[in-house]
Amino acid sequence: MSEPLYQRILEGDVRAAGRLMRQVDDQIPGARQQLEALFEHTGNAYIIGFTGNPGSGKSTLVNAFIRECRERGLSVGVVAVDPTSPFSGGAILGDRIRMQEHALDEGVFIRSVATRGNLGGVSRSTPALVQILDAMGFDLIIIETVGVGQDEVDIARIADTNIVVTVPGLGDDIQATKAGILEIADVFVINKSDHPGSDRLRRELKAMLSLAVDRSDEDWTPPIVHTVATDAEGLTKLFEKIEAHRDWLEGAGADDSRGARDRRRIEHLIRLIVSGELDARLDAAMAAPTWQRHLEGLVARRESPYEAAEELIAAIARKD
Ligand SMILES: Nc1nc2c(ncn2[C@@H]2O[C@H](COP(=O)(O)OP(=O)(O)OP(=O)(O)O)[C@@H](O)[C@H]2O)c(=O)[nH]1
Ligand SMILES: [Mg+2]
Repeated sequence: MSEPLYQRILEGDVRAAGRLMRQVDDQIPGARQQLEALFEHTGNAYIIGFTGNPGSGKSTLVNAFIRECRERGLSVGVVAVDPTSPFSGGAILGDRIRMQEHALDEGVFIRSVATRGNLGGVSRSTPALVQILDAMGFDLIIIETVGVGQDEVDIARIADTNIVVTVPGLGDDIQATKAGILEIADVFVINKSDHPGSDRLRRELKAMLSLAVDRSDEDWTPPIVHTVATDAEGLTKLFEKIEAHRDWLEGAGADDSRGARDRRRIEHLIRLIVSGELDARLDAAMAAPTWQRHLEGLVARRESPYEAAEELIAAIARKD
């Protein structure tokens, strides 16, 4: 018998980590025990989310940010979520290219996941991937994701510090006004600040932040950082703002402390596990012959949908 995967992962075997990550992606049942065994070794990494529109420069920025972290002696694990079309696969290749300068660095581990058009699936597997990186002992874990509705909110539940990446020149339809983004941003980045309009975007973001009426003096006010990711400009400033936010979280009151974020993260994880399990059981229950007979009765309007639903719920609870 060879050593179990989790053991090898704890010993720093990156190939074992890659294998477990693939098992998670493919939803191999055995992955669960491995994750379970890793759980007690998690909770140490600091988690940073980079969210922003497609093409805003997130991967380029993350690449430059990794360099900044490495210079400070910090190890970094990355989960890059790419809403790739099922036909291209291009974004993953793009990430590899943009971050490949770190390919031989032991202190860096980059994992790209394609969403195959299914963002829900990714928000489901991302916590597990983060857990693996956390157990591997990385100081920082970065999650790169395109902000698409519910997904960005889900990712925000995982990260300690959320960076929202904006770019100038998108006109009045300012990205940050998208629902939810204001609430999740701990730091705003105006990337591509070499393009015209970055000062204007800064003013717009500031104006928006000042409109948040329920913000009190003790609350964290998201700073705005200008970057040019392609020239690694603004990265030191960005690092310092993240550090400042981390310090604030560590000293902050009950609702926003790092401990509170960890509790939220775990709660979210449990929610995902439960809803995933329930979905699977519901699928199984609806594929069963008994349910198919019910369906006939429902189609003929002889049965009540609510009673049928109750019966399904009972079947799911029995796990049959
Ligand atoms: N001029 C300029 N171009 C940039 C800057 N940052 C990134 N880019 C370019 O913008 C393009 C998109 O960069 P990516 O890093 O792939 O952007 P992304 O947000 O990761 O894109 P997706 O993952 O596809 O959503 C690339 O051609 C980069 O070279 C910048 O600060 N200034
Ligand atoms: Mg990218």
